[in-house]
Amino acid sequence: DNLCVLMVCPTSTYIEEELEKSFKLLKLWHFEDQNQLIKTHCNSIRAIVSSGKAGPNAELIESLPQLEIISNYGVGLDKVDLIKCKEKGVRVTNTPDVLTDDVADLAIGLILTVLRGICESDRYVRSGKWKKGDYKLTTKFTGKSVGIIGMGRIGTAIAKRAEAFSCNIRYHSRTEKPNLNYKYYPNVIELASNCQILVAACSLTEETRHIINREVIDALGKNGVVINIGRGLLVDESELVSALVEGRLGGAGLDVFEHEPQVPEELFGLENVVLLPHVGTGTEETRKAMADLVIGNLKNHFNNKPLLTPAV
Ligand code: 8YV
Repeated sequence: DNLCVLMVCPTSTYIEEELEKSFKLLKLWHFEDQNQLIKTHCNSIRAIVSSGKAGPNAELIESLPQLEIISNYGVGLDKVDLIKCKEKGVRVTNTPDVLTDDVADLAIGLILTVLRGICESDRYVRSGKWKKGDYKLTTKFTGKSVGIIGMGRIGTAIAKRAEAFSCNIRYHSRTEKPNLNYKYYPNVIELASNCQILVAACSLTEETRHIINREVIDALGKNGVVINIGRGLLVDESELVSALVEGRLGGAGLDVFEHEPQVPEELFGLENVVLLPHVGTGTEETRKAMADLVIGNLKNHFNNKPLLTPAV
């Protein structure tokens, strides 16, 4: 039996155990000489499992003539070369919908944590400072204007939650959505000028890379807050860091970074910044649902059944 699946980065032990029941599973990161591994198995690898951490580039896809499907553990496919997949007729699946609530919940959590200084307050209590002094006041969330970049599944879920906080919602996306009661801004700088909290909730593409740049940050201004639950590269990170260090931006709540797990150390000393290790989808419930889609898509493909969540 030569049905071989290549996992390009760690995903979950549950996925590994389940796949090992039906396939020969190669864990790329376990091998010192990865090129040799690919060479040895290039004619038997028929599927790849990838994630937001790592995915196959054009070269890898090109070097696997028997590759039929890429099953991605996550909704974002920026690490997978989709153009090459299309060219080669390789099918691609991801895990949308099941993770939407968690990512939107975390976006709201980050907003509240930054505005209300929750992490800072926690540090204040733990360090014993409460016994010595007064706590400084924070910023109200209810009623603020929230700008959302990307009004897809996740952006819509964030908007819905922010509505419950009586927020004024505005958004930017490639095109205006019909039947939506939020004000649309074709220009991101204008959106930033007209909101206090700017949330990056779009997928990472060539068009959205650094969509939050210096001009956008300056338009948001020194009372503005950037929230990023999408991808690190949506924000020009060095511009974000200088704006925060120089006090040109009010704060930031970040779940993703340009060079994960590397986080700019200039941010470590800033109290108005909340830093999370890419955990938007990181609940037991959601990761199980995502894993079942990764496994189910592969099984259906090899059993000639319809894919559960085809991406393209
Ligand atoms: C990761 C994500 O895939 O859904 C996405 O796009 O970024 C995450 O769910 C997950 O952390 C696994 O690495």
